[in-house]
Amino acid sequence: MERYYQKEIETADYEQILAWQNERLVKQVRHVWDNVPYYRAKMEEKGLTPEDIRSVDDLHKLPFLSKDDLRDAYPYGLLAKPLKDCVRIQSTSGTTGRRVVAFYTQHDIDLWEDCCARAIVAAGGTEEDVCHVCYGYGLFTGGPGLNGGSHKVGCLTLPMSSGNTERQLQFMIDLEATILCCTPSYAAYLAESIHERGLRDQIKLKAGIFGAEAWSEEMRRDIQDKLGIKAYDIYGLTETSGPGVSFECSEQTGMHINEDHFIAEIIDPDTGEVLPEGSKGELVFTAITKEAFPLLRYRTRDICVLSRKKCSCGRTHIKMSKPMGRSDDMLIIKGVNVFPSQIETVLMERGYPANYQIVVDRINNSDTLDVMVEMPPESATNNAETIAAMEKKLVSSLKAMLGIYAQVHLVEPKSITRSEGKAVRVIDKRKI
Ligand code: DLL
Repeated sequence: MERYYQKEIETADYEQILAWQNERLVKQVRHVWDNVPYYRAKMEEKGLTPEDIRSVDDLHKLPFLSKDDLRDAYPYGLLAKPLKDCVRIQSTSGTTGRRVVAFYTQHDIDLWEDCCARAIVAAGGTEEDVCHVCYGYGLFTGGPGLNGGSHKVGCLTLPMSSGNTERQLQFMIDLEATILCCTPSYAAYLAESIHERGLRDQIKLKAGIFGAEAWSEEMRRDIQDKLGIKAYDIYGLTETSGPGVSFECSEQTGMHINEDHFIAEIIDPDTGEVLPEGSKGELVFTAITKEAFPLLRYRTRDICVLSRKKCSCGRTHIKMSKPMGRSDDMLIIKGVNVFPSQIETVLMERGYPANYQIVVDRINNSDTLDVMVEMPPESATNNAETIAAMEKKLVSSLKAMLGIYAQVHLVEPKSITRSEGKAVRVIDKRKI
């Protein structure tokens, strides 16, 4: 029998969902107008006052908010509560300007953890379970979000964070973990390590909750087969609290968006026009219950499709497909958000020319990042040892900037093909 964390909410009929959304949207617009001068100015620019927004039908009138707004308003410009009422920040990796810093009141954290708890229960979690969380803890939202959700469900929570595979496997076996939460690539890596060490019989996992990056149905099958589990997708972004904006149920055909907290729209990324249900376009969220950082019509840049088709799990909230790509140039490598401009900044700062190429691949279910960069002409005659030392320096600068390892290849001057049009800076070979 299907179990829910908050049954009445998760299975509410559409009229009820709409009633919540209408009421909360009106309240949220008023809250933002009263407390966020930045947003008020944006509304005024469009000739809007809170009275113009009476229901979800009026949502389209509101201006969009984008990552650029977050940059302009960094760090406190979008804050809607006094700092004394905020208890936490979470953040993405990245340089200033690209980095997102989100604020939470205790109430925000509570609702966020409810969303994650819904995802855990949808994956079969109960208080009998041992939930092994190896998303990163710290500024990244993955660890704290699933950790909080796991507490709410009453699971025994293993706050493992990422890395140290031997220790992960030891705890997984000794404490008989039943639910695994991590990025799909790390799940695939753990599955492979378990397979190689012949530990499959000692693993008690039954479910996995994997997200933060794109993963294919093939990858799902592979992880499910290797670990003998059911693998569930989970989606979210730092701007909207973190994981748990949407999550998969037993049907595994898309993720239910927690519509009592988020209103979802699909827009044409070029024109901003709102598209009808079933169209492919950019996902836009309005957070209607967040107090400290309540973004209205936030452009996620994720491309997907929404569907309100009846779901066999009994949940009524609208479903989104797996994200099919992005409408900007952000790459997600090993779950970390990477902008090509960050790599370019490092190269320029270190005196390299702007002739480089970034190659991303997925080998044995793990993302790889290679950066080919032309040597400055004066270095072309350097011996192999000096070149290796130069590469090593670049690797550590890139690691400091991106937070992940990039293999650097210094190549001969003028050896990277010049383009006649736009330079092809990024080659993404992953088939997702
Ligand atoms: O990745 C939050 C998260 C943590 C989600 C743990 C799920 C699990 P950010 O680092 O801000 O937040 O990255 C957000 O990651 O706009 C998507 O492009 C991508 N993304 C997140 N979940 C999925 C997913 C976290 N299930 C960005 N499938 C988003 C594909 C995903 N892409």
